Amino acid sequence: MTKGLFITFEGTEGSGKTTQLRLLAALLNKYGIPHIVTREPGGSRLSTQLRRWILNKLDYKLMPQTELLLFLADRAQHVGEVVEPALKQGKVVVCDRYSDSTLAYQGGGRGFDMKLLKILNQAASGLKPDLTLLFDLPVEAGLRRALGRGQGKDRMEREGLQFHKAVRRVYLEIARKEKGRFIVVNANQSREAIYHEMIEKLIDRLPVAKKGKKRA
Ligand code: T5A
Repeated sequence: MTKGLFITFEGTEGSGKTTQLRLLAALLNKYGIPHIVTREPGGSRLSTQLRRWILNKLDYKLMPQTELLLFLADRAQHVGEVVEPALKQGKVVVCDRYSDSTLAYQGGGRGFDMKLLKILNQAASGLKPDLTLLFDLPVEAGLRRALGRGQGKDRMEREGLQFHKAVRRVYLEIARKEKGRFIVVNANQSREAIYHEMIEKLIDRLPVAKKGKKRA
């Protein structure tokens, strides 16, 4: 069976990962690499509804357990409906947030036990990313960027600084433990500088590199 490449983008609020994800997708397009771009929450048909309840329905108090289980339900559906079929077709799947978001936000931010979260992540989907790009920057800088969009705050963005610092700490811990999977990119710089750092660290792991060599 042909297997694609599963790349996830992670980071705290306003890290600029979505901006970089779009740039990477443009590069894949340029080289004619078959790929899909997707996100969590939000990648499956069910997600549109779930996303509204998890992030945007702010007049409704969600229990932390409910929030956690909704993210996991979203993942189970998203992986089965979108991610796995694309990987089976040999595509590159570029996904904005995945299971490390659950560890960082529900573990670091909400304080759920890490062992429990790992078991639940596994139950929702045993699929591990091949590569994870972590866009790292001080949380204050990221929150300023996120607010600068002028779209108002979602459920997570309403949390205090301590919450977001704990999220960042967990991300960095996971990245330290899983050096083979993680690429940490300094997100506290211009869009162009982030892009160059990302491509420099990523290029040898992409099918683009093989295509480029063939052409050369
Ligand atoms: N979540 C998710 C959990 O708690 N558990 C889970 O299991 C999962 C899957 C998702 C939320 O759900 C939580 C985490 C999140 O809080 P979302 O609405 O999907 O929320 O949004 P985010 O994933 O947070 O991502 P965004 O697309 O909103 O923001 P990004 O990716 O951080 O950043 P981006 O690229 O949109 O940029 C933000 C702003 O900064 C500017 C951009 O133009 C934009 O205005 N910008 C820069 N400004 C200055 N310098 C740069 N280098 C810049 N790069 C971008």
